[in-house]
Amino acid sequence: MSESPIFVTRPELPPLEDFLPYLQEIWETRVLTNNGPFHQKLEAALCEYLGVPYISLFTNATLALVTALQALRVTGEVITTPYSFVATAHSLMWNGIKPVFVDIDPVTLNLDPLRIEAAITPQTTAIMPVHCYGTPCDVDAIRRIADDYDLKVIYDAAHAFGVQRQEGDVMRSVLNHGDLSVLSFHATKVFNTLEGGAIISPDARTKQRIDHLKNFGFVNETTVVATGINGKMSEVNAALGLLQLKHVDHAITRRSEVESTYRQLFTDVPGLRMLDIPANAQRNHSYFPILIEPGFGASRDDVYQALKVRNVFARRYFYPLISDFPMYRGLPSASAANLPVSHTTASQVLCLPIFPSLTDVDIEHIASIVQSTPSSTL
Ligand code: T4K
Repeated sequence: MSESPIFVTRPELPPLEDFLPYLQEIWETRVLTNNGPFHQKLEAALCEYLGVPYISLFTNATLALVTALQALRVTGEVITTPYSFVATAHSLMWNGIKPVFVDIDPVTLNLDPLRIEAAITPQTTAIMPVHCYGTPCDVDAIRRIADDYDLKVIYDAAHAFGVQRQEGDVMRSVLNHGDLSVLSFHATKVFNTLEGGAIISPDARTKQRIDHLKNFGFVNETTVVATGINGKMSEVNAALGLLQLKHVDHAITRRSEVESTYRQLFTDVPGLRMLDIPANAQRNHSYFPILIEPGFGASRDDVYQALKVRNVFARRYFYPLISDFPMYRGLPSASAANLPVSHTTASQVLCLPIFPSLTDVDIEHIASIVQSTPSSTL
């Protein structure tokens, strides 16, 4: 049994000695940022690895979301999910846009396409769904609605690095859907550059606008074409990304093994629900959420506490709902009556530790604490 704390994740890093030559090059050239050689190489390498046409690197996904909305000139109201990290809705507020929360699908925990149309008003200009935990949204249904109502679609794809869907005979990146998709390369993500993020664009023109926006709006030394921001990724982060890319397949494979072990241990545990494995998708196993339902014999918070006192720090992603935070709860769409599935899910979910270096002994230890919680709380 591991005595040291186990957190929900433990960031992957390459061997330090492998990174030193990259740092040495940066120290020699003194190119530290502003679209330097490592930045350009990482953009090219990610396009190839992910199977996407254009990518713009950012300092983090939050600034990338804020910029994506600017790039498409989104205004008014945007339909989004309350079941996400706060950055999703915060990016709207930073653009003076009103979030309109729509409930989630109970199976995928993603924005429920069947509920989107009822939330559309004359002010609606876009939809911002999240591929929650890396499970692909119903991209076809969302596209049909967006086309019917002439809405933009910006996917918060912070969890969806490397996620693919079967389309016809081929596997295609889920990041190719929507007008734009935004990735996070935060320390806690499947692929990290310490901090980082990116926007996937469908064409060179859109990428160019995004690249101007992330560099204060500069086109050249003397021309500023937009009220841009500073969202540029540094050379150190980009160089690390290049190195991380060499290890990411191995990391995803090991995550998949961790998930399989959990799933075996939790087979047929009454009241403990695991998410359905989506058909025809290649996942990245970024999170391992379980839902503690009424038949379990203890509450989600009982399990959370039982783990915590044994030094295992599972996380309640995503509780509280975004719509319950003070800056959102006054919105009509934030009412509990409008979001029943989100509320139930937020009260039942627990994301268990999942990361490549988690050992089978650790997984068995965690699973046994979870399973013994009902008897220990009697
Ligand atoms: N959209 C969605 C759907 C997102 O989930 C996120 C971020 C964003 C947008 C915005 O992306 P960024 O702007 O961050 O690129 C974490 C992350 O900070 C956040 O990036 C992530 N989602 C969210 C789901 O989780 P916290 O507050 O839970 O992080 P923290 O610091 O408590 O870390 C969790 C555990 O990870 C720690 O207990 C220990 C471990 N850890 C963490 C860090 C940062 C480490 O071992 N080393 C580390 O450096 O938000």
